[in-house]
Amino acid sequence: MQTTFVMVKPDGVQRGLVGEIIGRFEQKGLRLVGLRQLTPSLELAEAHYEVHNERPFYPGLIRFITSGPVVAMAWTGVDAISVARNIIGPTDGRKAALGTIRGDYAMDIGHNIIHGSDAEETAEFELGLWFPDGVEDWTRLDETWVYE
Ligand code: D4T
Repeated sequence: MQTTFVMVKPDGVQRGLVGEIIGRFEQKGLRLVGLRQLTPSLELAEAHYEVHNERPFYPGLIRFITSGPVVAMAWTGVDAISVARNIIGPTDGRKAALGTIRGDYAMDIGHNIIHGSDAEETAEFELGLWFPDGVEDWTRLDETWVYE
């Protein structure tokens, strides 16, 4: 089992996509173990996107992510990191396949609705950053039917 960090960005919240997005992860069989809405502080946004701090799009990215509420989530499942990335689709919404969240709802690279951790180390780092008190430990009753 892995746990991954997923965040509905300010554009996804403003466009009323939170319920739809949670539904997609839930229906796939992932288990919701963390959920909070907040407007990220500058410190939090800078820590989250530290890896990009030399990139030309970084200042705009920080402005965007601190511009309003986001919905931070933690999802658990077998290979949850890659499963979540597949549900989300590639960065550029115009190139993302229909059926993925970005493919269905995004037209841009910056305003691309949602974030998902890209590796085990980043998931661990991001979960610690956004859920400093840890996540919920529980078992979904239907997991005996989701997995063989
Ligand atoms: P995130 O991290 O938001 O899930 O996106 P990706 O993992 O798909 O993409 P990324 O790390 O390459 O980019 C992080 C974040 O920066 C925005 N961005 C990216 C941007 O505004 N302009 C750009 O040219 C790129 C490459 C979008 C996502």
